[in-house]
This record gives sequence, structure tokens and C-alpha cells, in this order.
Amino acid sequence: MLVDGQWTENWQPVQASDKAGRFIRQRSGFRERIGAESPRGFTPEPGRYLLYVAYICPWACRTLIALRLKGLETAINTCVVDPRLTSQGWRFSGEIGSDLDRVNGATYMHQLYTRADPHANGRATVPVLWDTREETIVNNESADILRILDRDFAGLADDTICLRPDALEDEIEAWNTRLYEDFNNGVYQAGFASSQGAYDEAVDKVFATLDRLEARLGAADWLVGGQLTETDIRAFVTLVRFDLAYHGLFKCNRHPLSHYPAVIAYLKRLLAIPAFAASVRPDHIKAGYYSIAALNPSGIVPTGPALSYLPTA
Ligand SMILES: N[C@@H](CCC(=O)N[C@@H](CS)C(=O)NCC(=O)O)C(=O)O
Repeated sequence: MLVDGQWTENWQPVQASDKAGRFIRQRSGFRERIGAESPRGFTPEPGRYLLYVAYICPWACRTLIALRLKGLETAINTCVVDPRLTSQGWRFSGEIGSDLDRVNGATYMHQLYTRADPHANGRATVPVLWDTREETIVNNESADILRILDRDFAGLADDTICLRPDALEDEIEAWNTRLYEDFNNGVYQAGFASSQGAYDEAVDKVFATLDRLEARLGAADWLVGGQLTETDIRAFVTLVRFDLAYHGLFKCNRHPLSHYPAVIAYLKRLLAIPAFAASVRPDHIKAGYYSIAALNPSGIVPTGPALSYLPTA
């Protein structure tokens, strides 16, 4: 991680836990928006911004899905890191379908953080929305980036799609909060727990969420209202990684997803939408999660599971 702009130690998946052994995720540090009133002059312009992502990462993939749903993939370029975590975190290798950083010439993601802030502290996470004009990070919080893509590129984006309609805002927020705590981050809390109690608590939350999703999706096509919203994107990114990584590596193995027929039908429905399907790289997901040496010291990547709901696993 970075301490006052210096990379200080070998990358570890967990750098903070509470007294009960619960994994604590770092808060994001760059939180600007884009728009005419941006105090830093971040205005919406085609070709100005670059989105750094990892196909292994659920937080990054939610921004990738929004980018494509909003038709912004020609206005905002993307740069994909190698999914295999190194001792210096994310790397641009050009291998296994990842990119070299041709815009900034960085080898590691942390170099972009120190370019944006020479005294940067903490983890060098993806996603990152980069401004090529000011050579800085606009935002590194996927929840914000989802909203930036949904709202801040009016005129460039397809605004017939709104991922967060005002009328559904309260319901979306209520679902998002529980999904984040119990499911999106819950699987990580199971995988990175350092006590049996913390693991048990996390796994209970994960499977309670799957029960809740099954109940909702047995009666409705979407999680909120009668349309696709950002809540569906948030659920999707964890669901599509569930059998590939969380069931095995993170020990969320009470049931596979096939135990939940309405959830599987929903996942197939979402995978039929090109923006969702294009965000899924099973090879990157497995290579990335199974490269976490603290959880998988041998580095061996499993050949399965064969999943009928994915085109290739
Ligand atoms: N709050 C951030 C979290 C992003 C995050 O934790 N990304 C992980 C990948 S899934 C990461 O980059 N980890 C690198 C590290 O922890 O050093 C967001 O949602 O954008």
C-alpha cells in the first residue's frame, strides 16, 4: 500500500480488520463529479477521460456495465489491468487479454495514484476515472462513477436509459445498502475473515441475501420497480462471480447458485444484455481471485466449475 506516496510493503488482501476479525474495506479518496459546475473544471468531453478497470473486480465491472448501457464506450476509453495481483498490486502487462497503459505509461496502478497525489496513502484500487487533460484522478469510487456515467455526460450518453430514476431513489438506496453490506462486501468478509465468528456471520448474511433475492425474483423481473436500475448491476456483479470464485475460494459454499432457480433465470436474463455479457471474463475472474496467495498459496487455478449459464467458464 502507499504511505505518503511511497509503495511500502508487499501487497496483502487484508490491511485492516476489526477486533472480531472482520475485514474492513478502505474508503475511496477521490470523489469529484463531472459537470459544468465542477470546481476542478472536469467538464464532459469525448476522449478526455479514461476508465481503468479490472475484469476480476466487481466494483470496476459495475462501472463497465454502466459505461456500455449508457453508450459511452466510444467517448470514454478503458484500460484493463492484468487480473493477477502482484507484490505491487495491479499491473499493466498486456498479457492474457489485459492492456498496457498506453496513455500514462504506468506499469502499476499505484503510479497513477502518486501522479494524481504525490502524497497518496492507502490501497491503489480500481476502478479509477482518470482525466487525461489535468492528469489526475477524478474519482475512484465505483458508486460515484456509476452516477457520473448515468448523469454527468448528458448529450454524450444515451439518456433514454436512466439507472437511478428519481422516483425510485429511496427504494434503490435501501436495496443498495443491504446488498453492499450483506452480499457485495459480504462475500469478501467471508473470504477474508480472520476468525470463525466473523466468517459465520458473513456467510449467514450472504445466504440470507440469496434467499431474499430468490423471493423477490420469483415475483418480479427486476429488483426495484419494473425496470433495470443500478441495483440490478450491483447484484449482477456478485452473482456472476459467485460460483466461479466465492463458492470455492471465499468458502461461501452452503449452496451453489443452482439452488436458486429464480436467481439463475435473472442472471441469464441479464447475461442476454450485451453490456452485461461483455463485462464477464471468467478467465480473468478465476486467474485474479486464485492469485491471492494469502488464500491460495499454490496459485493453482481450478479448471471448473462448468456453468451452463455462462458461455465459457
Ligand atoms: N470502494 C471502491 C472499492 C474498490 C476495490 O476495493 N477494488 C479492489 C478490486 S475488487 C482493488 O482494487 N483492490 C486492490 C487493493 O486492495 O490493493 C469502489 O467501489 O470503487
